[in-house]
Formats: sequence, structure tokens, C-alpha cells
Amino acid sequence: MIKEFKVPDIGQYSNVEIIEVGVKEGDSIQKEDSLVTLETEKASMDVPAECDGTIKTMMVKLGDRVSQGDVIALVETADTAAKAAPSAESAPKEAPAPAAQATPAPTVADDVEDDTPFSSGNVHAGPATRQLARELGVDLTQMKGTGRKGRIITADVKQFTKQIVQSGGGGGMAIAPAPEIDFSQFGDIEVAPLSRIKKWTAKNMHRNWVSIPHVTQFDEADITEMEAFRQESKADALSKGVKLTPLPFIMKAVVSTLKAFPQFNASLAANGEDLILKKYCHLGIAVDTPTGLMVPVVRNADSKGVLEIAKEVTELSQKARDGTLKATEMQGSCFTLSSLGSVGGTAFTPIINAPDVAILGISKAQIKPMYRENKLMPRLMLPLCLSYDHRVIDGVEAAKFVVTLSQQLQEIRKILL
Ligand code: CAO
Repeated sequence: MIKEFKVPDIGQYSNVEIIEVGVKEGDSIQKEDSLVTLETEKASMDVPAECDGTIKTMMVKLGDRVSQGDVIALVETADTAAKAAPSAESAPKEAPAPAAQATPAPTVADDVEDDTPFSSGNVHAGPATRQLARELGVDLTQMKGTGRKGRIITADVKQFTKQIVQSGGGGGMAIAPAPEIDFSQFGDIEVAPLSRIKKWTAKNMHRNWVSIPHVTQFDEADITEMEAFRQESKADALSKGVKLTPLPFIMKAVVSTLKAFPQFNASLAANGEDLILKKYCHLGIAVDTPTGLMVPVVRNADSKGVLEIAKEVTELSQKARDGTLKATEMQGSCFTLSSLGSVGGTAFTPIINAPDVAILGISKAQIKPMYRENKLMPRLMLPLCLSYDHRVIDGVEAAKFVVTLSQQLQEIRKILL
């Protein structure tokens, strides 16, 4: 028997849009399977099947508008199918629904204690769950339902989203948790707890690494003249109690380059749509301490001279090592420098110190044969490694920044005089 499945009583609503069609012609359906989902301005609701059967003809499609009594589908009901197959061993279990039988109400309710299971394609979930998944941008087909009859409930959507956030990934590439390994099975071990600072650093580094698309641009600056100038100035500085390393010169060159590229002296707003350009220039300096990495901030580096900056870096790094830095002395950086120049290495890829949008890594300067004025000359070359936030800064801008910085370092006297 062919039966018309119609839009049931949907209260005061009429001309309601079909936002989802869960069945197609030829599908076998069971009583209460969702045929279509309707959406009013207040809620969405599934229209469930009145009884078991097979969809013969779909009378509606996605986007159509329907009202109470409109025919959704022509369905060959299960009892007819059984009658048409006399060889079938079992008789239909249910009597055919009389035409006058009340149509089941649409299922508006949802979530944990929803009594009405419904399905759409392969996904069993109610309207509120679907809406939540749409809002959070997660895919219902990737979830396992913990509701009755395996349906997906809002708690499943929240749990699934939480897992993605915690693993720092998404798009089907969520990071699997690291396996717990008993290393003592391979030999003697000792367990040393991480310092408070290292734990804090680990959290921030991980967040910055997974949330910022990093790219690192490399270059070398010829600091032969800068080094000569530093050697000339060293004794005088020392007489004033200041140890003059390359770092404060590099900081002055960075300040000058930031003036030319204000998008590097900036932070991405929390809305992800605005760039906050800073009129001040505070520089973060990565300092290695026995308990871990700290980043004190030299404020208003643009209004300070090399000696003043050198003195301040020495004082701040000493405080960091003594553990006497105040929280305020670690806040407000615009751009950070991380120098491994005293240690060695040719290059590295520093992690951005958010909310900065870039960080400059400095490796050890080395004398290299460079081609100048048609001949090879020994020059002191300083490796520069600029990691930048590719959401904010384009590759060309980063390359220009590093080239400019390199030129500023090459002609450092011009900046300082
Ligand atoms: N190339 C060659 N030599 C360099 C150099 C470079 N790029 N940078 C510094 N040096 C030399 C200095 O000139 C000094 O030698 P002299 O005494 O002969 O002049 C020596 O190395 C030691 O310098 P320093 O370390 O005392 O001073 P600094 O100004 O270079 O650095 C500070 C200060 C606080 C940045 C540093 O002590 C420090 O903690 N660095 C580690 C930062 C870090 O951990 N970064 C990684 C973070 S993870 O991204």
C-alpha cells in the first residue's frame, strides 16, 4: 500500500524551510526515522516516519518550504511489501497504520534526555545537536553517539570539540596523546620534576607553536664595522660599569627596522581581524636562567642609547637569574630577541613570543670569506633568523625586514650618530 507521509502539526508555523533531507527514493525506513528537518526562526525540528516502509517518491527537496498537510514522500509501507511477498516466512509484525491515524509529532526536543531517536543519513542526532555542531564547525559523522540507540547528543559534540582543542589540532588531524612509556624497562632512570618556570614555558611554547603559523626567514649581516666600533667603545663602556656585547647594537638596529616596518611592532587583536599597531617600542630579551627561560622587557628601547640598553639588559638578565624579576618587567613586549650568539650554532627557528608577531634569533658571528669590491675578503658575518606570524606578515615583508635589518647593522654608526 502506498501511503502519503505528510508534514504533521507544527504549531503556529507554516511555509517552513526544509534544511535537511535525510532519505532518498528507494531507502528502507523505520518508524521514527527522520525524513526531513524543518527550520523556523525559533527552532529546527525533524519530521519522523509514521511507520516502516520504502520511499517510493520524494515530493520535496532541500530548500523547499512546507506547511502542515503537505506531502513529503510516497511510501510503500512495510505491511504491503510483506503481502506482496507471500513466500516470506514471517508475517508483518505490525498492523498497517490506518490512514486516519494521527501523524507522529515532529521532534523538536534534543540532547541528553531526548526520548525520540531519529536519524538523517548515517547520523543520528537531533536539531539542537546539529545546530551546536554547525556553530562549532565540527563534523557529526566523525563522532560516536553515547545517547540511546547510539544517537549523538550535545555532550558528545562538546566532548569531541574539547578533544580537538586540547590536542591543538583539527580537520581530522587531531594529535594523538603521547603513549605512556615505562623507560625503566630499558635501563636505570631518575625522575626529575620540571621547574615551575619550565612548566609555564612549556605551556606557552606549545600554545604559540600550534596556534601561530610560523615561518623563519634567514639572512646574514656583515657586522665587521659594527664589531670594530664595539671594540673601540668597550673600554669606555666598561669604565662606566657596562659590558658591551653585540646585543644592544642589534637591538638599536631592530628598533630602527621596526620603525620602517610597523606591522612587526604589532599584535593580532583577539578577534583575529584587526592588527594593533603600537606607537611604543618595548623589546623582549630571552634570558637563559638555571631554572628556565625568562623574557624580561626593555621598555621604550627607541628612546634609549646603546649604553643604556646594554646596562638594562645586564640588570634585567641578572634579576632573571636571581629570580627577582617582577611580573611587570616581563610584560608588554612588542618584539623579542633571542641570542644564542655566545653559545654557537649557525641558525635556529625561534618560537614567537605571543602576542608579538615576530621574533629575531641571533646565532654566533663568524669570519667568512665574502666577495667585496671584486675580491674575497674576511668579513664578520652575523646569522639572523626571523620567525614571523604568517597570518599577519607576508614572506616578502619578512625578507625585506631582514634585509633592512642587515643593512642597518652593516651601517650601525649611521643609526647611533
Ligand atoms: N656572535 C659572537 N659572539 C657573541 C654573540 C654573537 N652573536 N653574542 C654575544 N657574543 C659574545 C659576547 O660578545 C661575549 O663575548 P665578550 O665577552 O668577548 O665580548 C660573550 O659572547 C658572552 O655574551 P653574553 O651572553 O654575556 O651577553 P649577550 O649580551 O650576548 O647576551 C643574554 C645576554 C641575556 C641574552 C644571554 O646571556 C642569554 O641568556 N642568552 C640565551 C638566550 C636564550 O636562551 N635563547 C634561546 C631561547 S629559545 O628561543
